[in-house]
Amino acid sequence: MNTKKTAYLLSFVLLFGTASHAYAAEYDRYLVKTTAGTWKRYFGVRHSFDNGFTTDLSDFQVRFARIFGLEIEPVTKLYVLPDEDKKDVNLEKEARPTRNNGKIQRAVPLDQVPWGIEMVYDDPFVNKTSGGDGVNVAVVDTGILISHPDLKSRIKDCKNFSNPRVSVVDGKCEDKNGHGTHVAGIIAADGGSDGLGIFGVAPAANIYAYQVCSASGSCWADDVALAIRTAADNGVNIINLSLGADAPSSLIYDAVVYASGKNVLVIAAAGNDGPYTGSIDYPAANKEIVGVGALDANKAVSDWSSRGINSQTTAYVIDDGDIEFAAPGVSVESTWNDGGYAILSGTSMAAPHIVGLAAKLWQKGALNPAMATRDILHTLSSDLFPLGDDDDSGWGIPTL
Ligand SMILES: [Ca+2]
Ligand SMILES: [Ca+2]
Ligand SMILES: [Ca+2]
Ligand SMILES: [Ca+2]
Repeated sequence: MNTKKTAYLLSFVLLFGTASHAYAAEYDRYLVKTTAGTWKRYFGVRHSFDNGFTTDLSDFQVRFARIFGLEIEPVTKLYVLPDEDKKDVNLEKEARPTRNNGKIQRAVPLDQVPWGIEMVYDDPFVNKTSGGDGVNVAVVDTGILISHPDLKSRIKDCKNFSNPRVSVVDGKCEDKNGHGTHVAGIIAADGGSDGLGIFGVAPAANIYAYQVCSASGSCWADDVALAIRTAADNGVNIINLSLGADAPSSLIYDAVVYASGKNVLVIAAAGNDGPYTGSIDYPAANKEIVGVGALDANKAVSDWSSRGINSQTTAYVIDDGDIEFAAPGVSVESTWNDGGYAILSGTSMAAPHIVGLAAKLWQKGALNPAMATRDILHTLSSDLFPLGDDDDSGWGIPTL
């Protein structure tokens, strides 16, 4: 096709595309598999990747671009993974900061060292946690309340990858949902400078607050993929993904392979779609990623915790579709985006317990620290019923 004809057709796309918006402003996100500058200029670039770029397109624009032989694939939408049904009930127990003579009084948690932290420490009497010094952890989520008294000393970086107009906004990661703040607290809450707050598993770890999900908890795979790549480039050691979808995303998978190549350990929530075999979400189902199911305080795997296919793959070998661990995920108290605390359930809460442990046990000196740390987590696991590497909990629960 000659240049003149291309230019004519492209202006037609633009004109017609613009006119049609008034009738059907239905835009979805796509990966356009070309690196040609012409297409980038006409469609506008959200994020650039090696094999193309993402952008929001109408049905008409997609059909038209395909006439030019462009390969276009939809970008997967993922969701954060608390148990939505239980969220409102649990939020009633929330502790909020109060105002006293115009002065804001900090909220205090129901329990400074919640049951899940005690469980992974294998110590019911632990009154203060420790560890994670110098280990960098990215919470790729709804953002974080970086001024929370128990988190503010932990935050090392804050970026928004989900802004509709700009690829990445540095210094912005406001959490309008609460989920990301909750996840971050489980990993690294340090009790605050007054020591009255809550403690996470590894309270000396550094947190990178990478916002990729909206206030309602939906997250586009291209935003997630760029956050993973940016984390790997910025010296992050461990990435927490408390989000998932039923379908895989090539963008996220490629980003995880990229991060793994830089010795980054990626740990994800298994999903809340149990109790059926193989209900595990992506990206947890990928073997490169550690997939984590949810336990209650009696070490029973929750009904809604997604299951793997461990019984159909080689035992104690990580395969696609396997659950790797189970960790505390039912009625978990942690930091909230109003400066207080909330109790939430979900595999979203289980994954950060393993991330915190990985930060505490990080094998800095190893040739491949991510692989060595993953091995240690396997070694430290106690088997849970049923016997052996099973669909519900894989290796079981790793504890100190
Ligand atoms: Ca306690
Ligand atoms: Ca996996
Ligand atoms: Ca296996
Ligand atoms: Ca077992």
